[in-house]
Amino acid sequence: MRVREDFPMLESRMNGKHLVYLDNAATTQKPAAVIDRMTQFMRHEYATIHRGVYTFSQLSTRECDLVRERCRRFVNAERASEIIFTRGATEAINLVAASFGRKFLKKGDEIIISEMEHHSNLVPWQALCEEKGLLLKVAPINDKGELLLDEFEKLLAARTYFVAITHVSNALGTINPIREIIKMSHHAGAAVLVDGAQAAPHLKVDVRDLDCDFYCFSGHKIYGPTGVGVLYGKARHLEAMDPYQYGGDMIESVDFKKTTFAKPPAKFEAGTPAIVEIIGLGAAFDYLQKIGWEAIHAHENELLDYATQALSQIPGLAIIGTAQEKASLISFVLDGIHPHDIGTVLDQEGIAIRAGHHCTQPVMKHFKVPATARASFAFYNTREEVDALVKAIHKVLEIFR
Ligand code: C6P
Repeated sequence: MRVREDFPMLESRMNGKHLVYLDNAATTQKPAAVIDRMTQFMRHEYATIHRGVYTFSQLSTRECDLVRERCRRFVNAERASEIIFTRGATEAINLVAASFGRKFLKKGDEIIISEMEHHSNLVPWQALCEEKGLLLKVAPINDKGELLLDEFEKLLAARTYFVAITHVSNALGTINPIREIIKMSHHAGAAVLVDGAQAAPHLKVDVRDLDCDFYCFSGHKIYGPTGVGVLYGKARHLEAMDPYQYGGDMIESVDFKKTTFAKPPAKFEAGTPAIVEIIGLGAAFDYLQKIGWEAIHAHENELLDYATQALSQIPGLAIIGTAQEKASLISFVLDGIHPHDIGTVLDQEGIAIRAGHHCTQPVMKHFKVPATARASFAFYNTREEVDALVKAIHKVLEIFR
């Protein structure tokens, strides 16, 4: 794909070498279309939203509203008011735990998560369970890193009212059979939140087809800026939920005796939002639409196959996460070599990967490793970059063996 020139950062050098950026699951690089749109907006259009009667404020308000509508289309929600702008996936999950969880879950009720959750989709539920006397159940995975669907189904019980599950695992790459999970959960009477932080960059999300109750992702992982993310929620839930935070722009009327709240989405967006970042996110949606999901899938799947083949041939290398359905991400360990050492040598070769527990300590425990090295690919990565990764791993072996 001829997209590399769209990304100024990809021209960079790191430690004297051409940058090979393979940390896309942490955050993606930004196309000029996003950078330029934000700069243009700040230089020539910027003003606060919702509060001003003057022209620039009204124009900024309209631009942000248009992004909400673009986001509605991006996830195929029914209404733009089902789209809440948050700071990211983490805040979106905390919002649902605090607002939906606190209001509707009662002592003795159950929440199911999976063993492969990112801490952002584990700790908020654990804290809620401690606070309210709920039971947190964990659906197990097998040694390929696949969710055990039968075991998941067995966990669904009369008092299971909530399921919080990742669409794609950031540590393993596993794509969960999310439609089936949602169907089973609904059958048992549970509402479902899908953590789409690692899915939204790779898969076409269709919240109506999935029929999920909540879906969230972060702007910075889909080629947009940091500081903005999205929570989709079904209208009936958002209407029934209490606000997450209180302040300006989320009220209907305020009096010392009583305050009434605005309707969603404003009810959940207290304070001045990340205006510039929202504009940048809109440019990211446009950019992704221009590239097209078909082209993204074809390239990323091809790259994943190529990299899996190449890495599998390296002596002493074990891939952690070998699910049948995977997004373009490979976690691996090298016999006797700490992942941080791998990351450090690769850095000297100009290659950016992530080494660590990836905020998924239970996954590391399952596979009995302290950490993994993780190469994660975007549609702008190339076979040559995979070759550079393989060559650099051989260098690691030479140094540490
Ligand atoms: N994962 C990584 O894997 P925030 O930080 O709010 O943008 O996203 C949190 C988050 C939630 N769920 C999943 C599945 C994720 O992968 C992440 C972020 C990054 O490198 C950082 S740990």
